[in-house]
Amino acid sequence: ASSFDTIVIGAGIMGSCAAYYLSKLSQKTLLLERFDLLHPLGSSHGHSRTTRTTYPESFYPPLVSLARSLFFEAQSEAGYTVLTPTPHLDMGPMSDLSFKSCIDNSSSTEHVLLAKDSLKEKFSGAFDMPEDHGWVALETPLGGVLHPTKSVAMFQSLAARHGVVVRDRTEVISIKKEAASGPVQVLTASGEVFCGKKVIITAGAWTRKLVGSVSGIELPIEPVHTLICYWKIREGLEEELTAAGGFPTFASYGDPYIYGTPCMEYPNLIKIAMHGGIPCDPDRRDWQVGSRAAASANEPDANALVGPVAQWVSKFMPSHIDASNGPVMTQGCMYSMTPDGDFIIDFLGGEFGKDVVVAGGFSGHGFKMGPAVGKILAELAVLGEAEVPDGVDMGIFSIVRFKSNPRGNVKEH
Ligand code: PYC
Repeated sequence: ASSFDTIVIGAGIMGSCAAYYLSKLSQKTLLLERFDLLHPLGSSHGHSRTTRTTYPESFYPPLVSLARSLFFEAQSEAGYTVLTPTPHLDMGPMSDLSFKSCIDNSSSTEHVLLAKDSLKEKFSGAFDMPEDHGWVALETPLGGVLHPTKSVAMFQSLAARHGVVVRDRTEVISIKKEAASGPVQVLTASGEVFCGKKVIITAGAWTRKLVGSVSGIELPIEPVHTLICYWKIREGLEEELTAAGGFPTFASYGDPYIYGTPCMEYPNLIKIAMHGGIPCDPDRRDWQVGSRAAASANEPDANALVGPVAQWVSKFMPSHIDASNGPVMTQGCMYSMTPDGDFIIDFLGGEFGKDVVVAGGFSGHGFKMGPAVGKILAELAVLGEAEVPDGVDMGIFSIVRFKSNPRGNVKEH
């Protein structure tokens, strides 16, 4: 069997970043991917992801800030761009506790609160908030568009440049330890065995299945199929919605929570979609779920991932987008939801003790923190503990939190 200091299972953003930071710690590292590198079946593909430092929780912004500087550092090592800075805009009614909490958490950093008319004026009339229920907008400077497939490719090629062995089309079917003080053995579907002093599992939507099958530990991670939608911008108004023209990444609080990125990857189209999706088995996806015309009144959820977005677009951006013909393009993506929406980053424990680290359940908001999580994972594996920014307590991401409260403290979204 080939031997490594650390084996990383899963080459999405978290695993690829972990491999890169392991290489910086001089670890002989193997990065394994079950499918093709950069495949579109998980949560790390596509052309845009939002980054923002506004959060209802106080412990995510320090991780986003760390990740932001790590994205900039890595892109200057690579020599190309994966993060396009923009402002970020959150809109919501003051009665929404999560939104209110975002405003409170932003109070000590640069921010502007905009009422309906000032918001219209600021962004060329593109956003039209409701008159009622005390809607306001919070504008902050540290938004931006991350380019996901390109980011993952960047961390993989930087890792390879630093000596990491990268293997795709390699499915892991078993992880075991023959002796308490011995290495972790990783067995693949083709019968190969790799030995690692440490193993990091970052298998995204497959994390619950993989961890369950190798350890019997049932992590409460629910894979969910979500949909990214691209909408046509009315002719002549495209420039106003571009990142280059100062348009922000944005989110609208409430049910549903809607988010969008400026016009970038496709000229004339803008990405606007809803947070959340439909639970699924990641190995048996229905690629049309939530985005088909209902065949009968018995199918109220048929269009559940598009209909609410079209309604939002018609209400909030009618001057710039005609949503009546639906999105021009859609793309499936996976979320891995935990009951409380917070990540799992922890040692697996049991027979594996501190030799296996698991990271999953990024609940649809982890990509922007990828390099921070990857650096933490590398340090946990190699040093047994990680340096984390002030305000972050790793206990928040522990597995044990679900033992005392298996449903977690379910948040509004
Ligand atoms: O965390 O900003 C976010 C986000 C947008 C879409 C999914 N997650």
